[in-house]
Amino acid sequence: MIEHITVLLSSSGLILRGGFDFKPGEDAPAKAILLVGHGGADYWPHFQRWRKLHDGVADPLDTWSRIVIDEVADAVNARAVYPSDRPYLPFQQWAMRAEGLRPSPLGILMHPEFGLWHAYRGALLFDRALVLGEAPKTRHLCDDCPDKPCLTACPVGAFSAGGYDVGACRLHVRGDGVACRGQGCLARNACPHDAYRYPAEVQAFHMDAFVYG
Ligand code: B12
Ligand code: SF4
Ligand code: SF4
Repeated sequence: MIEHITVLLSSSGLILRGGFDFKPGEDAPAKAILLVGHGGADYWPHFQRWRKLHDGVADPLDTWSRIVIDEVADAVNARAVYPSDRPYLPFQQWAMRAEGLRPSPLGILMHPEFGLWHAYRGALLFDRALVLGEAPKTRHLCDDCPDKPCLTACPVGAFSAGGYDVGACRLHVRGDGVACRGQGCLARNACPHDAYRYPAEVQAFHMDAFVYG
């Protein structure tokens, strides 16, 4: 089944991002879960092709993700849920369990291959166990990064020991923050693990959705 899902997703540039069986007795939405997302921006050309044919659709990336992932869910007798579903589902906690990841100082999970350049577009919930085995043990790259340039790159100091100041960030991006608007978050871009960095156009799209969405 994993190979079948991988093939179904491949025509959209999305990939499986691990999964796990929930523990018996755990307060869980299903018996098992598989996460769907991307490392780097391979989904972008597929999404753009769809978008050109569906001009003016609200929340285009969410809408496209729902179309792609709902179809996969139907094919494998699963139920799809999404990061934007309300109330918010704990996608990052699931991802930590599925892929053995830990958060960077920015709140974004650090991936051993993709760095900060990855995200989740949905999850497939199963009412049967999948027996997937343990999440891989991975090195947390932030542990080997003494200077932590991500924490000093934001022009308005939005990231601090106190957490992420969303208000200060939004104010800057809507106002003087031409670089953040055009090329993406300077703090995220300061991380040296950048082999999968999203192109500026992709970062600008997400930034726009974040500040005006
Ligand atoms: C609300 C939200 C936000 C709010 C955060 C408000 C706040 N301070 O809490 C805002 C709008 C600010 C935000 C911004 C961003 N977000 Co956001 N966000 C979410 C969302 C929809 C819900 C989070 C939540 O409350 N979950 C419910 C709790 C119960 O689940 P949880 O797993 O325990 O949640 C953890 C996170 O909330 C995390 N957290 C807390 N504060 C922050 C702040 C940031 C910046 C991040 C990334 C995480 C984070 O800690 C929680 C405990 O583990 C999630 C999707 C989801 N359903 O989880 C995406 C999500 C966390 N966001 C994500 C991302 C990438 C971003 C951005 C970096 C990029 C973007 N969207 O353009 C921006 C940051 C802006 C920037 N400077 O670039 C990704 C993270 C992926 C990853 N690789 O880890 C997620 C998972 C969405 C996705 N599709 O993959 N986000
Ligand atoms: S700059 Fe260093 S601490 Fe910050 S996210 Fe990248 S590896 Fe982690
Ligand atoms: S988007 Fe710009 S203002 Fe917001 S946290 Fe990143 S660097 Fe700071």
